[in-house]
Amino acid sequence: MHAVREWLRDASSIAVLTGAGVSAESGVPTFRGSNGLWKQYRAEDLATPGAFARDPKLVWEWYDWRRSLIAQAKPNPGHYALAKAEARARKFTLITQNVDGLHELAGSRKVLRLHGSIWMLRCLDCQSEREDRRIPLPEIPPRCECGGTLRPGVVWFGEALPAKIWQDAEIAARHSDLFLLIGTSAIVYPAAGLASIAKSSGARVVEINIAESGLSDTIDEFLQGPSGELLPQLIA
Ligand code: BJW
Ligand code: ZN
Repeated sequence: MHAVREWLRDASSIAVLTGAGVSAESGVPTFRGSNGLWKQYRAEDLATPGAFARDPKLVWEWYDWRRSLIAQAKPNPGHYALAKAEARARKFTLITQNVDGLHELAGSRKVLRLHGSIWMLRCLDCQSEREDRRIPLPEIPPRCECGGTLRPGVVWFGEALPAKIWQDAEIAARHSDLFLLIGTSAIVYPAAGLASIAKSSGARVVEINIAESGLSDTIDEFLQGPSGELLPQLIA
């Protein structure tokens, strides 16, 4: 903990990758682990274009349920600590896999959302995008004015990440001298690969998680515990 505090203070460029674990203490369920199931489905069963094509109603019910939980959620001390770290740092890039928008609500300014936003809807026919925060949605699946079916504006398995956002994330990881990997199982690529990109470019990599992840062997320092407690201690 002490060493990491010094690394944070001395770093000239910090990149952070967050996952569902940073929002767990805000009451947003993670994808994997004990509370990672909705009904009997895993994220891999629902977060795919194929699942949506087969049963858009089922997939939308999952998103509608998550949207209602996220709408009630507030940023936790971990989100606020990261916003504070950004304000203090020379160079700081927050990269998130989360679609909940809690980093922005906590005051983080530069957020690269790799997997989109749960509040954006996109038409399968005309491709137009809009923000829609209504809960519950009046109709499931929701429809575009053009008559097409709307889908959540997120990135599913097998889909490419938004190109410019991914490019910026890769550059931030490559140029960072300190990389924080927080609250992610680090099994979903290409996001998880950012830690290796940072490491092979010479950055120190620090992981914060309640449990070891797939990448814990490769990092410089593992801080075990809830990010809502550890981050405020690191960024006091
Ligand atoms: C705490 C805590 C507390 C709990 N404090 N910690 C090999 C290489 C490259 C790719 C692949 C590959 N093999 C397979 C692939 C493809 C695939 C993939 O990675 N699959 C793996 C499962 C193997 N990847 C893709 O398909 C990606 N696209 C792609 O590769 O495109 C290629 C392409 C190029 C060009 C054209 C076309 C295609 C896309 C991946 C999209 C992932 N989407 C989802 C859904 C987003 C929308 C939504 O939210 O509904 O993203 S799936 C889901 O997993 C979501 C998350 O962002 C993502 C990661 O999950 P995360 O955040 O790590 O959550 P958990 O639950 O897994 O972990 C929580 C962690 O928190 C745990 O470690 C806990 O211990 C911890 N924790 N409480 C701190 N209080
Ligand atoms: Zn449309």
